[in-house]
This record gives sequence, structure tokens and C-alpha cells, in this order.
Amino acid sequence: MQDLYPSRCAPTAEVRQRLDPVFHGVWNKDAPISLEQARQFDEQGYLVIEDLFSGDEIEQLQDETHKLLSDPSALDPYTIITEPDGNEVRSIFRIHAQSRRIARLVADERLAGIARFLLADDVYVHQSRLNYKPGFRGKEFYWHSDFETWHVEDGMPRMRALSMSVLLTPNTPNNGPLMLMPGSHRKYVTCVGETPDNHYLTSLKKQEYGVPDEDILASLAREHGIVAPLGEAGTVVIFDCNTMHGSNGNITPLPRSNAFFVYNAVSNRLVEPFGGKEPRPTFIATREVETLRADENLPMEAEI
Ligand code: 6CS
Ligand code: FE
Repeated sequence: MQDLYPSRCAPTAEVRQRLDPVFHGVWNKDAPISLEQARQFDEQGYLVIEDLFSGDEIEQLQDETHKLLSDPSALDPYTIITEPDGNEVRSIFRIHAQSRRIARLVADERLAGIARFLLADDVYVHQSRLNYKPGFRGKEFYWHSDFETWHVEDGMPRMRALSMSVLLTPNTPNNGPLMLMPGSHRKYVTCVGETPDNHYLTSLKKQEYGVPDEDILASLAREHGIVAPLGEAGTVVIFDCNTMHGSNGNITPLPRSNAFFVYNAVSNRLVEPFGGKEPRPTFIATREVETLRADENLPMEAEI
């Protein structure tokens, strides 16, 4: 398959044009979001939706994530990523396959239906994770485009995927909220440097390859600015696979915990990584596509 988005293969970094639509569909009156929201996502590369869930559902989700964190022994050990300089849990990957409540949430029509609409295709979960960013010790996530990594290291062919970050704790100006460069999703920033073997063993702790150079980041920030969507638990931040984003460390006592669900179009399923290395493990990048079905929409309270 032709590599339309080559990266980490040239001596210098470049800013290239995006070749794919952002909103892949056409708005209609039965859409799950308004025309303004669809335009916001298409033009800015992100969208914030509040009040999708009831207070009870948010509490259920917080209880579930506390349970996951409090009993890591019940999890697949390789899905637990600790902070680079300590044993605090930084992320837990593949949570939709390790928690039935989260499996229901990720398939919930209020989320998957929006992903299906924006990607104009059936969808599956490419990746899910809890980023805990604990108080005092949660480290940063440096600037990056998710798609650049998913293309080079996982073999995601086109830009037809999006992330939904469900805030589990209040995201305040101080505790390391997600930062995005609005509009940056329409440019493809290539990176330099050969990807190390088994790069994920370090990149999920601290990413040093597949990060743009500072001159390009500075010019993107000058042109697009930086926003940090804040909100209470339950707020959902939807962002395109190629929107430049990152987040600062958290030295406040308050954790900044978010659940991330990455929806990929079924037509955009992974092929061989374009970077030529071994594919990353499936706990990071799903290779067995299980299409999410609209009828699997059980309220989170329901016990299976
Ligand atoms: O490598 C990845 O897939 C993960 N890394 C980051 C910093 N964001 C996307 C994803 O969680
Ligand atoms: Fe990311």
C-alpha cells in the first residue's frame, strides 16, 4: 500500500498537507450532533460535549476506574504503564477489554454513534486507555500527532480515526489538562529519527521519537494558538487523530484522570506499519477488528 504520510524517513522535518477529510460524512437533521458541532470538529479538529452522561453514570465510571487502579493485580500486567521515574500508574491500556462497564461505555451510542457519524463508517476500538496523571507526580505528554505514531508504528493507512477523552476528574487550568492546537489537524507534521525497536516500551512513558521539532511546534502555536478544554467529570473532548496535542505535568494534589477511547473506521483498519518495524502489541493497537454494534447500548448501571 502506498505510504501517503511518510515520516521518520527524511533528514529534516516537514509540514505537509492533510490528504483526507476531517468530517468524512454529510450533516443531516438526524445527526447525533448539531451542524455547528460538526463544523467545529471539521474546522478546529476538536469538539467538547458536556452533559452526555447522568451523574450516576459518571459515578459508576469513577468507581470502575478507582477499582481498576486499586487492584492492578486483576489486570493484564503488560497493559499497566508506570511513570518514567517512579511506580505511579501513568496509564492502563486496553481497558475496554478488561472492564465490562467500560466495554459498554465505549460501545454506547452516545459515543460510538458520534464516531460513526464523523467518520462516516462503521467503527471499532483501535485503542483504549486510562491516563491517570496522579497528583504531584503525573508527568507530561509531550506534543505529538497521534496519527503520525499510529501510521508509522501501527500501520493506520489514512486519517479516519478520532479520540474521545472522557474526563474522570475535573480538568482544571492547573492539573495538566489536555492542550490542543486548533486547526493543526489539517497539516501533517513529519518527524525525524529512526524509530527504535520496541519503541512502545519507552514511548508510552516519555515519547522522544515521533515528536515534532521545536521550530515547527512554535510556528504551529503562533498560527493556531493553544486551547485547553476544561470541565467537570463526564465532559467529553473529541479530537481528530491528527490534531497536535499534549499536556503538562501535574504538581497539584488533584489527579487529572481521563479515559481515552480511539475509534477507527473499519475501512481504515491497520496494515503493516509504514515505518517498516514490527507491529506494536495488540494491547496498544487492535489488529482483530470487532465492529461496534449500535444495539450494544446498555446503560452502564446494567449488570451483564
Ligand atoms: O502511542 C500511542 O498510541 C499513545 N501515545 C500518545 C502520547 N498518545 C496516543 C496514544 O495514547
Ligand atoms: Fe496522544
